Amino acid sequence: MIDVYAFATPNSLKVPLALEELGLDYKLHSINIRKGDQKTPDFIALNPNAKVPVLVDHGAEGGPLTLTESAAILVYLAEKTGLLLPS
Ligand SMILES: N[C@@H](CCC(=O)N[C@@H](CS)C(=O)NCC(=O)O)C(=O)O
Repeated sequence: MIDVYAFATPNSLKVPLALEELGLDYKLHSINIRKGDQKTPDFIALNPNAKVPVLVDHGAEGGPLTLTESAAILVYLAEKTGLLLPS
């Protein structure tokens, strides 16, 4: 299972858009950055940089993997599936 922590921002939306395009199951968690959800201890434990998006892949090789930075997440998903990027 993949968890995505995001808000209605362009950087956030890239991640569920890619997941939909790739046909991967995921659970979306709303982090309301206007209300400061990104500064809660639970979220800081996921991303000390206090920014969305964050992706946690519980089925990654070697155990759960937490990723931040939308571009890094997109490359990870492309490499995981072998889709969207040339080999
Ligand atoms: N380079 C990062 C930028 C992440 C970023 O700036 N996220 C913003 C929303 S688009 C955020 O979480 N802002 C909350 C804050 O700075 O407190 C990426 O592409 O993921």
